[in-house]
Order: sequence, then C-alpha cells, then structure tokens
Amino acid sequence: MAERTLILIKPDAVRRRLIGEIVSRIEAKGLKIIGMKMLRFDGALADAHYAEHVHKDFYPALRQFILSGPVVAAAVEGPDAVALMRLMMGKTRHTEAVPGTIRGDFAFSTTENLIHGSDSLERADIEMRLFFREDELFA
Ligand code: DAT
Ligand code: MG
Repeated sequence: MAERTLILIKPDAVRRRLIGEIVSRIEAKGLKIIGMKMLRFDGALADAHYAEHVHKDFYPALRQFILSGPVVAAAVEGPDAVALMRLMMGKTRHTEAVPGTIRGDFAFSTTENLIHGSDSLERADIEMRLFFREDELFA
C-alpha cells in the first residue's frame, strides 16, 4: 500500500554534509520525495514533534540538539514507506544500528543519530502536517 512518511535529516547530518547521501539512499530504494524544505526548529515545534518524549530524561539533550541548526524535512511516498524508511534508518542507538543502515554507517551517538522517520502511519500523518501544507506536497 502506498504510504507517506515524514523524514528529517537532522542538524548533525546537515553539518556533516550528509544531505545528499541520505537523499540518494531514499531515491535508490525507489521511494519518492514529494516535498522537501530546509528549516530550523523552534521550541514549540520540538515539543509537538517529540510529544511522546517531552517528559523523558533524555529530552533536554534531544531538544537542545534538534534546535542546534537547520534540518531538512522530506515527505517520502511509496509502498510500505514507513517500514522501509525505519529499516534504512537503522536502530535508534548507535551501538545497535547495523552497518548498511544510515545510522549504522554514519552515527556515533544516540542523541545525534542523523535521521528521523515516523514510526507508524498514524504518527506519519500527524508529523506530515507539522512540516508541510497540502499544497507543498507534489504527489
Ligand atoms: P527514533 O528516532 O529511532 O524513532 P525514538 O523515537 O525512541 O527513536 O527517540 C527519538 C530520539 O530521541 C532518538 O532519535 C534519539 C533520542 N533518544 C531516544 N532514546 C534515547 C536514549 N535512551 N538516550 C538518548 N537519546 C535518546
Ligand atoms: Mg521515534
């Protein structure tokens, strides 16, 4: 089933010149980028995007990191896009992300782990609306 998922190329990946590498992998997999923008988070967007994490002990570090520089937001569409992007991202912790995945190949920190991808269709729908208006998507 064709799905849409929200991807963020996080501030560390932008700083490390990995935008192209990550976009290449998404396109090489056959997924389609239907929206893309560079932006900087503000506190309100961080708290909305990471609503499930705001009360956790690691949230202050995560919030500081996501505010630390621009990100690239991408709307990605294709069959099973949510699961495929999670697979390509690799596990959250840098010590568990397998080589061949984006985090497995490039991440050396759990906080600074290069990429965000929605973890369910429900979250994808919510997160997509945080970053894109319908007229910014080109299906
Ligand atoms: P994911 O980004 O793989 O969906 P998540 O939603 O559980 O992971 O957490 C969001 C981000 O928060 C994650 O990319 C990095 C950070 N994070 C998660 N668990 C953490 C932990 N135990 N220590 C430090 N940072 C953590
Ligand atoms: Mg998550």
